[in-house]
Amino acid sequence: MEMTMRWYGRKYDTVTLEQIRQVCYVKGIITTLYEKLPGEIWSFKEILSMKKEIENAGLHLAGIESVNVSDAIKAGSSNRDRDIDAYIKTLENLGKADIHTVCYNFMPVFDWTRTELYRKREDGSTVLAYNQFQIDQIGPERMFNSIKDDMNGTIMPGWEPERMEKIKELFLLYKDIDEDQLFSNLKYFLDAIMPVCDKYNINMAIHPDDPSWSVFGLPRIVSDYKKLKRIIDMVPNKHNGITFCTGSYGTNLNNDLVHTISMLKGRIHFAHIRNLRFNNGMRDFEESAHLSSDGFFNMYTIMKSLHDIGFEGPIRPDHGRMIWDEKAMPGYGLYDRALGAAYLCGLWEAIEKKEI
Ligand SMILES: [Mn+2]
Repeated sequence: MEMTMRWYGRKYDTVTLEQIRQVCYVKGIITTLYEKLPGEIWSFKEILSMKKEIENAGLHLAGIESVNVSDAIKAGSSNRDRDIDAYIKTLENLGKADIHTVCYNFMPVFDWTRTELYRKREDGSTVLAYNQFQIDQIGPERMFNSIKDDMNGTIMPGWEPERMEKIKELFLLYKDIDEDQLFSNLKYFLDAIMPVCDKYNINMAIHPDDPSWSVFGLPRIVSDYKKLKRIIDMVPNKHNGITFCTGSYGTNLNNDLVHTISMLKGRIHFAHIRNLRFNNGMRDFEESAHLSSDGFFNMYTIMKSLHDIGFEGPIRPDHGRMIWDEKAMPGYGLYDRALGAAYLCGLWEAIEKKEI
């Protein structure tokens, strides 16, 4: 595995590549061209300059998160082929630049949902949190406004203002789309992009829905093992794979993380590792420290099962708490993600050395 950290680019991120380099445990960067809208082509030149910047800082561009899939593709609208063509051109340019891991999601309207970006914990740190009761009380527009006011001057991925201005239109677009239709739209997209993925050895890694149940009545198809298996089986190509995100997939306590990892051997191309603490039942959770004892997940068994399936892709510590008065995009401060990376590397080293 390669330990990585997500980075949004010099213009948007409060954390610098030079700081990430000094984390030492982290050798790879997961990034994106943040300003690109879904459906836009990423030029080879733009990709190369992004890559050079990372390499000049002594780091390795380990993968893209994300090349966003347009709503036309997700909803299967009449103009989806145009967006799929643009996606294929982007993949081609990424392949030519020797980039082989691409994360994406297929969630209608919202990339992820939280009700709080700064829930204060007993020790004074703050974390992102979700409470279903609150979601049930507010509509999507009110949720968007409260998240927007809470972003600390940053722009959260998936919550870009231009996109959210169209929220009513987006809900209309998905009005008649059920899970089966969404699966079939995903298959259509994957069938179209697999040839370019084969040509350039690009691993597509779909991100689980976050949280792993339907929010605001929207369909969800990347939320439990049966659905993951359906995705894997409907396009039987190793380049059609999964981003195994413990903090998203694990929101549903019925999902067995370790079992799922072992069943998806060869098809997990990227891993996001974080821990969750559940309060008052499963539909109120917060993003805890990575340490097993601070949350619900057994990080040792998760890392061990990734190790045992021969996982060689990038891992990132995913979100962290906000600690030591850091001001950063919620979930994406340097300090706690660095602690998370160190902890996960420690587990991995112990697992590897035990095998010898
Ligand atoms: Mn994730």
